[in-house]
Amino acid sequence: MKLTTAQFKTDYRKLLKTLYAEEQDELSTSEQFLVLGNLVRQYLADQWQQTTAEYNRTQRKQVYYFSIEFLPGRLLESNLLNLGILDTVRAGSKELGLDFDQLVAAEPDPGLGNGGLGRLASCFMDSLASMQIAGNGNGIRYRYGLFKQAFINGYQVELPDDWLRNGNVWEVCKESKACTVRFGGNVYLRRDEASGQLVPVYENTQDVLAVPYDTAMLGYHNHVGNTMRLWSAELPPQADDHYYTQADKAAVARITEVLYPDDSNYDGQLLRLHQEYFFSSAGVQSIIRHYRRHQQSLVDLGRQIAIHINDTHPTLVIPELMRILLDEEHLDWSVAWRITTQVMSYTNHTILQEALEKWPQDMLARELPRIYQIIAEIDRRFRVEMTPIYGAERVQRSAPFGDGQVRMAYLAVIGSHSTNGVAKLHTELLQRDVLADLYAIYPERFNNKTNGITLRRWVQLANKPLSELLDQQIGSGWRSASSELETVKAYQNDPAFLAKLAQVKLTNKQRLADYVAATLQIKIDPIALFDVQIKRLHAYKRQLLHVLGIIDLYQRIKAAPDEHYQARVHIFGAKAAPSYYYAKEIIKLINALADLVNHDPAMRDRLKIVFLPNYSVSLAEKIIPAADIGEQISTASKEASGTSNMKLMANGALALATLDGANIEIRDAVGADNLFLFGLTVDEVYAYYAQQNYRAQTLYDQSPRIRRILDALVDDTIPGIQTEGRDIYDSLLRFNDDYFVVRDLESYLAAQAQIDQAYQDQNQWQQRALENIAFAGRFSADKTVNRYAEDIWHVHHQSRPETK
Ligand code: 26V
Repeated sequence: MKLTTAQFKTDYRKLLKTLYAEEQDELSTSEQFLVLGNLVRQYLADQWQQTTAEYNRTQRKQVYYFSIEFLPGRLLESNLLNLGILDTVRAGSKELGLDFDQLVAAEPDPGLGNGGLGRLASCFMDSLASMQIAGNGNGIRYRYGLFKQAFINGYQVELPDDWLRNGNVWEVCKESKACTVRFGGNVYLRRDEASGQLVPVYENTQDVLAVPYDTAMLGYHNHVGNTMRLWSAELPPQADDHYYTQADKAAVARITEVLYPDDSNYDGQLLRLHQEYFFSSAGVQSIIRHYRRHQQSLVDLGRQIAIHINDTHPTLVIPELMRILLDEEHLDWSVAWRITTQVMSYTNHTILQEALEKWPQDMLARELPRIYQIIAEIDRRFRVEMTPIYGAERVQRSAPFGDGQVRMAYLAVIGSHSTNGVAKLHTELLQRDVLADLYAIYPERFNNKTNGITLRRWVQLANKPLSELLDQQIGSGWRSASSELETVKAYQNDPAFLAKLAQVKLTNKQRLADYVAATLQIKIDPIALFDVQIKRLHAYKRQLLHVLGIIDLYQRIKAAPDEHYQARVHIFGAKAAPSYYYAKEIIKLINALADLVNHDPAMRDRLKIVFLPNYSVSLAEKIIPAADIGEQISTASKEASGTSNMKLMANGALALATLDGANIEIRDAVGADNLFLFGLTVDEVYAYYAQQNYRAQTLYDQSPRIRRILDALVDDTIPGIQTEGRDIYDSLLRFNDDYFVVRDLESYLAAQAQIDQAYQDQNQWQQRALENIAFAGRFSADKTVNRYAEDIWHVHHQSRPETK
C-alpha cells in the first residue's frame, strides 16, 4: 500500500485520541503498541476484505489447514513488511518520538503451540498468502498459551501465559458465524416419515457454542489477505426453559482454556479429545455452511475445497464431514466417502510411538456417539474390502480399530487421498516402518513434502543487517524469490564481501550479548564462537550430548589451563513438558553446569553457558541470527524433519548434525564440507535395535575420556545435582542409554574439535556460512506450499509463483 510518513503521523495521532483521549506521553509502551496495532489493522482491512470478496466471487478452490497449534509470532512488523510500509512506519514513529523497537517488543507473542508442528503451520500460513493460494487456517483460540518458563534455583517453573490480558488487536470476533458442537448423550437412527430417510435423533447432548476469531494473514506485497480462524468455546445462548450456572459456564470454557504443553507423549485425556472434536467439527461445519451459501450441490465439494490434517489431532474431520454429508445432506455412504477422501489429506510429523494418538473405543463411543458409529462403519467397510486382497493379518494390523482403541493415524490414511512425511528420510521410514501395512495397501497415497520456513520472518525481519548486505550485493530480488539467494555464491572468493558477512554476524552477536547481559546479567564476548541449541527439551533431541561435550571442554581447560582454546558460548533455549521429569532434570543439569562454569575464574572468557528462559518465536528471532553453530544432534531416525536447522542455515550458521530428518537434505544442498556431521546413521541405529547388542557400559569401561565425562555427573564436580546427576548417569549406564548418547559421544567430540579448527580460518568459515545462506532458498516454505498445492490440494496459485 502507499503511505507517506506525514499521513502515518496524522493517522496515528488521530487514532490515539479516539482510543485514549490522552496526550501521547501519557501512554505506556503497551498502549502505544495498541494504537499502532489498531492503526495497522485499519490499513490491512481493505486488502483482507477484498481477498475474501474475491474468493467468494470467483469461487476459487479453498484450502483449509487444520492444526491444533499455531505459533504465528508477533504480527506488527510482519504485517508492516508485507504491506510494504515497514520503513515508512519506522521513520514516522521516530518522528513522533516513539521507540519503534520497544513497541514491537510490547506485542504479546501468541504461544498457541509447543514447537515445530505449530511453527510450521504458521510458516505455511505466511507462505500460502504470499504464494496467492486461497489458504485458511483453522485452530483453537487458547485462552492461555504454552506456559511461560522461568528458572528458580535452576529448576523450570511454569507460569500462566495470559496473552490476551490487554486484548488482541489482530483478531475479529465473528459471533454471527458461531457453530454448535455436540458432545455426549445418546443417538439413534429413525426413519423420517416424509422423506423416508434415516435421520439421527440426539438425546441429552451437551452443546457447546464455537465462536470464531479471525486474524488476517497477509501476503508479501501482493494485496492478499487470507484468514486464520481460531475457535473459542462458549455457552450457547440461554434457552427459555433452561438456566446455566456459573459451573456450566466454566465447564464449557475449559475446552479452549489451555494448550496441552506436551508434544512428546500421547496422553489420553478426555479434555484433549474434546478439544480435537471441538475445532474439527466447528471448522467443517463452517466450511460446509459457507459452501452451501454459494453452491447448490455438494458432489463438487472435492473440486472446490481441500482440508489438510496437520498431524492426527484434527483427524475427526473425516467422520465429521461424513456425518454432515450423510445425516444433513442425505448422501449415500459411497458418494459421501468418495467426496471425503477426495477432500482430505494428512501430514504425519513423528515416528515416536509414544506420540501416536490412540483413543479408547469406549471413550469415543460415550463422548461422540454418532462419530463413533461412523468410524465403526469406516472400519467395517475397510475390512470387508481389503481382507480378500491383503489377508486378515495385514488388515487387522492396519484397520482403524485395534486392541480396543481407535488408531488415529490409520484413520487419517484411510480417510484421505494423501499422506505425507516432512523430510525424505522421514517419509521413507513411514513407508518402511510406522505405516508399512497401509503403504502396502495404498502406495499411491504416500508422498514426501520436506518442510520449509518463511524467509520473510526468519531473515528479512530477524536479520536486518544480513538482509541489507544481501540487497547491496545481489539486489533485493531474493526477498520475493528466494532462489535468487544462490547468486550470492559468486562472491565466495571476494574477501571484502566475506569480511562484511563476518561483520554482520558480529553485529548480531553483539545484539544478543546485550540482551543476555540485560536479562541474565551474564557477560559474553561476541568474539567467541556461539554454539546454539534451540528446540523442545526431549531425550531424543539429545541436549544431554551437548552438555557432555561442554563437560569435556571444562575438564580439559581445568587440566591444562595454559593451552589455547577456541572461546565458546553455548546457548540453549528449551521448554520441557511440565510432566516430563527427565527433561526437567536435564534443564537443572544445564543450569547447574552454567553456574559452575560461568563463575569459575579458570574459564576466563573461554567458556560460558547461557540458558535463556522462555524459548519462543520472538526469542528465536534474537538467537538465530547470532549463531555460528546450530546443533541438530537427534538420534538418527527420531527427528522427523527439524525446522530450526533451516532457520539457522539461512542465517549463516553451520550445522553440527546427525544424518537425521532434513539435515540430510541440507547436506545434499550445501555439500558435506559446509556442515559438521557425526554419529550413527539410521541403518546403524536400526541394526542395534534388531540385534539388541548395544551396551553403553562397555563403552564407558573402555574409554577413559567417556568415563571422566560421565563421572562428573555423580562425583560432585557440579554442585547441586545430587539427584539429577545420578538419575541421568543411571539412564545412560544402568538403563542402557535409549538414545545412544554414549555411543555417539566420541564422534560428537571429534566433530566439535573439527569446528574449533575450522573456526580459526575465518575467511574459510565465512565461505561456508555463505554457502549455507546461498542454498537456504531451497528450504523456503513458499516452495513447500507450492508443492502441496500442486501434488496434494490441486489448487493453483496465481502468478508470480516461485517454481519448484
Ligand atoms: C503435538 C501435540 C499438540 C497438542 C496436543 C498433544 C500433542 C501431542 C503430540 C504432538 C506432536 C508434536 C509433533 C511435532 O511437533 N513434531 C515436529 O514437527 C516438526 C514440523 O514438521 C518437525 O520439524 C519436527 O521434526 C517434529 O518433531
